[in-house]
Amino acid sequence: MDILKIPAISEFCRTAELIHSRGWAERNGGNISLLLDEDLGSLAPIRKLPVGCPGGLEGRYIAITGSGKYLRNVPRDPESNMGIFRICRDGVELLWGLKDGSGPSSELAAHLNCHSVRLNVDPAHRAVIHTHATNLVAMTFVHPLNDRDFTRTLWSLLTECIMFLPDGVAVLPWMPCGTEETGRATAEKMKESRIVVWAHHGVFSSGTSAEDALGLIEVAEKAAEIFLKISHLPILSKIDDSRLLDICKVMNIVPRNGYLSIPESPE
Ligand code: 2HA
Ligand code: ZN
Repeated sequence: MDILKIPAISEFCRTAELIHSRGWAERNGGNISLLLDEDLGSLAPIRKLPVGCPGGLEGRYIAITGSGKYLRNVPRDPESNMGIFRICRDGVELLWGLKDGSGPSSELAAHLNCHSVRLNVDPAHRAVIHTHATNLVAMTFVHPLNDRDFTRTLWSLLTECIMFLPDGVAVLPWMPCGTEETGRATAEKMKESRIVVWAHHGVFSSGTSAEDALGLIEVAEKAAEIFLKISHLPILSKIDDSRLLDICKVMNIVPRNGYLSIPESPE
């Protein structure tokens, strides 16, 4: 089987290039993973890594960036910079890639836990992306770090933000990266929200394709950029809750329960 011809590989390479071109992947920052639709049962395992397998993933195949690899190098040499693994109950088996003997991304636990949780919510889920989106990270230094306030600020700064992020943007306080605990905390937030900001670090996003997951980051990042441009200026006009409710009505969107103030109906 010619692995390079699998559509997910070009999706993976294009996404790595895009994230790098946005400036969100300094050095080896950021990582991507995609669940594959292909049956790769004919490939023999090259090596195995013991890790916990969250529910619903056993027997699935996953493409993920390698540990320490630079996203910018993925498109010109996928076989060195990413790997395809079979997910087993007690670990992941490398089937292709990571030619130099390196392991999967240090954020493997977060990727596996997020895939498991999102598949439960949406059977069409396939992609998890982690990037160091600059303005979202900057915002976490100057904005309260709770899901509702963070979301409300983003929604209020870009008309279409609520359309694409109706479940809101979740936020985790600063935690050490690359740990099981952070991975599980991220996935816990992903039960309700497809996108989770890691304070002072970056963002995790999920979707049915890499483009879908990246699109969510682009929307939140644009709103965060506007926040940083205007939050110190006198505000003369707003997208207030009643305008946000109008958008939801027109677009047939249900915003996250309790996030907007619903005006009291007249007696
Ligand atoms: O892959 O971004 O969080 C490097 C990182 C770790
Ligand atoms: Zn990171």
